[in-house]
Amino acid sequence: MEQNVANATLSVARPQWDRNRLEARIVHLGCGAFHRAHQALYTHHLLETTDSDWGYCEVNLMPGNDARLIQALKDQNMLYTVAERGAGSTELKVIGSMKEALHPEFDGCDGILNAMARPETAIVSLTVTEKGYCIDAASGKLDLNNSMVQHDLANPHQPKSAIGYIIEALAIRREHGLNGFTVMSCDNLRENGHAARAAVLGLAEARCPALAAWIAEQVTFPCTMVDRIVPAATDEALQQIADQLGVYDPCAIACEPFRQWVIEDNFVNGRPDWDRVGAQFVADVVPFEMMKLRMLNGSHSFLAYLGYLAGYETIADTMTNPAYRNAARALMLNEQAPTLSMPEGTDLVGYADLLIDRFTNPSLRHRTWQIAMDGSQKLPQRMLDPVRIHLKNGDDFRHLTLGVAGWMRYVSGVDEQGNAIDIQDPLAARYQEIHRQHQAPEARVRALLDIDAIFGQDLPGNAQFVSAVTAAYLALLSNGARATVEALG
Ligand code: NAI
Ligand code: CS2
Repeated sequence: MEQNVANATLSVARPQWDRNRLEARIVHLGCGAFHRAHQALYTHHLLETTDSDWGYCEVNLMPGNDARLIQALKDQNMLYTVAERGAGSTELKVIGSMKEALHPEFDGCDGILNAMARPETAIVSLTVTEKGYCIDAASGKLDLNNSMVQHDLANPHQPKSAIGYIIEALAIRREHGLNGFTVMSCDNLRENGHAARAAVLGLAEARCPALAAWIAEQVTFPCTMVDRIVPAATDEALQQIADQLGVYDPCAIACEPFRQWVIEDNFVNGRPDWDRVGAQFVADVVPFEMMKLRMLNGSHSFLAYLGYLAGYETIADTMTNPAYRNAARALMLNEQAPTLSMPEGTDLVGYADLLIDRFTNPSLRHRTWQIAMDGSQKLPQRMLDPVRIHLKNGDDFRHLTLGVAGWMRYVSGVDEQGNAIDIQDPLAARYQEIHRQHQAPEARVRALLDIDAIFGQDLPGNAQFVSAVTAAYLALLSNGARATVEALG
């Protein structure tokens, strides 16, 4: 028999509790890097320390590697390894919270819908990336022109999008006289629960208003703030884990030791007591989400675009340059923190210092290129919402301006050495077209600002913003990213 994490001799213990007690009461859509190192790990710790029976049915909807991962989980009895890597040491954990794993390629669309429509399914959670919600990032509304949305409206019983699956599963539950479930987004969207609600109700409304009304009554959409830096697995990272674990685990994932999860306590069908293993249930998550999206993710994107352009491969590499380190901290404290309304006693300086420390962790190797992906989906909540606040208040926001200009320079598709950049973004073709059509830098900036799914209707018409971004873009072209960040002082 082939050796795998389920049957080989390992350097760490497999789960000690009886895994037969697991009930797949949570269907998770998007079994990617993050979910394996975050929600599935919290749930594992709960199983380990209490008599909880909450387990996962994992679902991936995308082809290729995401399908292979589901097959590999099936092959190794749903066990896999998480490597928590600090600056000096690594802790391995074999995670046992998954009960089953499904993919349309192996289980069919119906297999997945059946799992979601089972009476015992109480929660459907999601980490399907920002673009998985098919919403217009600037307005937060469902994008009815999205090709997945159009497919799902034409083929409601054979959906392709995560939102389409949720609606069809809820339609089946309604038909069978069952109740709804909780839809819990764990993606980095502003007010992610409200975004999930807007997407689900938007599509349901377009399909059948009576179903939409039933969903509005039967389903809750708690917001969550989720945090743990989990870079995509590389061959090198998997090999390092194999060397320490004693067997190769294709589903293994490395992450930082830090983790945080703040959840709005709004579940219609019960929930695991994740607060017993470090999560926090609160009445209002939004301030924590905003803090994390602006201070952590905003500075991550800043470092990603300007770091990549300067030739830094990872976030930790950018942090070796004191100018980048200072710029990230100044962005967090001078331009993001003042836009937040936090509960009394929140220590934003301490939070910024912790983030700088986390970004410096040299063993993570989180690629600037990875964070630079999907900028069209990330910029609005990470940088542009705060820009709007500064424009209104008349405050300085030069780091944010440079971050936006850095994104513009990055999506030109050619780096400072003249090499092609592999742009991964749903709007990549549009960027290419803009750069083909417009040679003059000012015209390129203008054309990018005219993408209203990113910048809305207001920002392109704001002369102060347009001239600040144009000046920063020109500085990047003349002096390069490194010198421009160093000149921030
Ligand atoms: P990943 O690339 O490893 O996984 C992405 C998952 O989303 C895969 O399961 C894929 O099948 C699914 N997916 C992608 N596009 C989809 C679509 N259009 N429809 C349905 N499913 C789709 O990425 P990772 O690292 O797991 O991150 C996923 C999301 O989790 C991020 O976009 C972010 O919102 C959130 N997150 C990630 C953190 C990290 O450090 N990796 C930390 C905090 C949140
Ligand atoms: C990153 C995030 O890839 C990105 O865009 O900024 O995934 C970041 O690592 C997490 O949000 C940390 O919790």
